[in-house]
Order: sequence, then C-alpha cells, then structure tokens
Amino acid sequence: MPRLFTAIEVPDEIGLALAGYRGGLSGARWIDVENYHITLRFLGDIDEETAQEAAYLLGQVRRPPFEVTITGPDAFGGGRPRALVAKVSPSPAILELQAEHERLARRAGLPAESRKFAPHVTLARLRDASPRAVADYLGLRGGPPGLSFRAEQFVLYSSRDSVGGGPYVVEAAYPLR
Ligand code: 2AM
Repeated sequence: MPRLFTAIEVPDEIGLALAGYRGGLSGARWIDVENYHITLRFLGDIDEETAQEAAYLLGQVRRPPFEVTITGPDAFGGGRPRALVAKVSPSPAILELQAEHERLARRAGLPAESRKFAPHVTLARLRDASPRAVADYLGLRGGPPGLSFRAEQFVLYSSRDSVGGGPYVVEAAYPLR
C-alpha cells in the first residue's frame, strides 16, 4: 500500500540555509536536505482506491499562493525530545489549506487527525538526546533565521511502502492559484 501525505515542498535555497542547523547534537539523525518538507496532512498507508479519491479531491482545491516563513529551530517531545524542527509561522493561509486537506481526507473516508497541526520542517529525529543537550543546542542556534518563500503549489508525496521515511516521491503536484 502506498504511504501518502500532502505537503509543501522546501525550495533548494531554503533547504540549503536550513542545512546550517545540521550537526552539533549527539543522538540526532539528520534528515537529508532533499527530503525536507512541510507536512500538511498525513494520509498513511491507504488502498489504491482511497488514494485515487484523495488525489482527485485535492485537485479540486482552489487557493492562492502564499508566503511561508520559517520562524526558527525548536524541539518536539518536551522532556523526551523526539524531533528537531524548523518551525513555520502558522499563517491563516497555511492553516486554511491544511484544514481543507483535513476535510478532503475525511471525505475520502480516512479517520480524523487528532493531533493539532503545528507546521514545521523536521530537521532531525532524536534518539537518546537529553533535554539539556537539546536546550543547549537551541540556545546556541535560536532566533529567527529570516527565511521565507512563496508556496506556489502543494504536492502529494509517497514514502517507502509501510516503512515511511525518504526518499519521498512527488506523486502529484497541485498549483495554488
Ligand atoms: P514529522 O516530520 O513531524 O515526523 C512523512 O512521514 C511525513 O508525515 C513526516 O513529515 C511526518 O511528520 C508525518 N507523519 C509520519 N507519521 C505520521 C503520523 N502517524 N501521523 C501524522 N503525521 C505523520
């Protein structure tokens, strides 16, 4: 079964700048720069028919391009940090696009996503990284990086069947207009 998710791609020059966050934290497994993305809606391992339906519904989305602003590095997981991320400003445009993907996913028959949407680019997965080390890392690197770009489309990505992880393949691209 294909494992699918919708996302905003990260342009090469932004990826290059975000790559500056790599290194300096033990227990971090750094994501390859070409796999950086902003997940909008994780669809999961779904059957071909549901995937076709979701792809069709995504094609009905009519929304204008919008500005994406990276606000800075952060960690998810609190006392047990599990991911290092570059947070993305939760602008009305990205929240509305994500909410529309959520509605479409449900129309395609998928269960509701229970987690609150917090837009981000995952930079590293963390294993055995201490909260202290993560705090120190963020202390040295914190602050807004002054990075933004215009999202002109969103995409449907597939990842390795039932396993997840990159490389991610663009199965379909949907212009924002
Ligand atoms: P993450 O970056 O926060 O880990 C492809 O796997 C993308 O879908 C990843 O960016 C990941 O988000 C997200 N993802 C993976 N498994 C998920 C799940 N069970 N629920 C929601 N999102 C998931």
